[in-house]
Amino acid sequence: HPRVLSGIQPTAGSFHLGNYLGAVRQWVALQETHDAFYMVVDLHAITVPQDPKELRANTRLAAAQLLAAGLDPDRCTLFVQSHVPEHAQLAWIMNCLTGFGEAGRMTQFKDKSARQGADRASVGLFTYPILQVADILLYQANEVPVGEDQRQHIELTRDLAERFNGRFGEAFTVPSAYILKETAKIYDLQDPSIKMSKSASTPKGLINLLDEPKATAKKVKSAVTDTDTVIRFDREAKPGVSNLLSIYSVLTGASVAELEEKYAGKGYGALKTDLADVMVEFVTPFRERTQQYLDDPETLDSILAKGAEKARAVAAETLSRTYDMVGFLPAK
Ligand code: AQP
Repeated sequence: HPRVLSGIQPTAGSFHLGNYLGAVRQWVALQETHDAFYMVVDLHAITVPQDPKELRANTRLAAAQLLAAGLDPDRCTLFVQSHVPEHAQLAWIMNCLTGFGEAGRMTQFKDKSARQGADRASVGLFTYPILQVADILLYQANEVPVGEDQRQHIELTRDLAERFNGRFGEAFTVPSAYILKETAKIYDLQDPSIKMSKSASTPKGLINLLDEPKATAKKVKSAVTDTDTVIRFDREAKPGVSNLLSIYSVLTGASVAELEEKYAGKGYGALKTDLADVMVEFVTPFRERTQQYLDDPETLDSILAKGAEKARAVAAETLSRTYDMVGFLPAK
């Protein structure tokens, strides 16, 4: 089976709709066809300040949500990044292969550091994409299911894999981004010119899956559309309506064309009311399942421990070969 690897940050507590539709939903599907490795990336989380207690709780919460979304520990390897020390170890080697200017071109760092104030951004935030390179290469992943915002980091991963392979010999599989067009980018409900995001969205524009279903319904109903009333998919001219149609389509399996036909001659109100119902139907059992996993932390931790053991077997093999190729003296 081809291999996939992906990760999600535990930072925000609840996953948002962009995380789910852009990434996690694909993870669930890919565990059926791929040898799948998925992780909660706590090392990435500390690139911005975290409260230790909250980080620990949010790490369990992220794992619970991944299981609630449909990851099955018998079909995939689910683990916590810090449980596999090889991530940080390979990242160091990758840091030393990356040009300073090359890292400086990463747009996500530019955006995030600008929001924090450039002086306050950590060096860890700067090298975040290089840790991501190590995450992916350790598992020899063929594909990396992510949202569009991660495309540049996957390109960097390909460049560094090829650079290492060229300099030291074939060590790494060169991976591809796995990005579905329909859900590549979910937009903010209040400002459909920006992506839905935990740090840039306003609370009304961000759908957190663990919020009260009623609050979620309200956010959908007050989503920004436009002044005309035609329900038609047109990303340029009608970004708000198009975003709602994409979300509706993937959550129900109805095509956008079917939805356009269904709502022909009806107003935005009808579309939003129905989508609010669809959302409530989706988040209500999701919240319940997440809570069930949280109520049994021992089971949760043992799933993660088994996952880490499986992940480490693969990661350790890659790292030891890499150390050897770089020229490190074996510790005998
Ligand atoms: N709006 C989005 N549309 C589609 N996919 C998205 N992803 C995030 N936002 C959208 C995808 O979710 C996965 C996990 O994201 P993450 O939590 O690891 O990191 P992130 O990209 O930092 O999430 P945010 O909310 O966008 O955080 P901030 O506001 O800090 O930038 C990734 O595959 C991502 O592509």
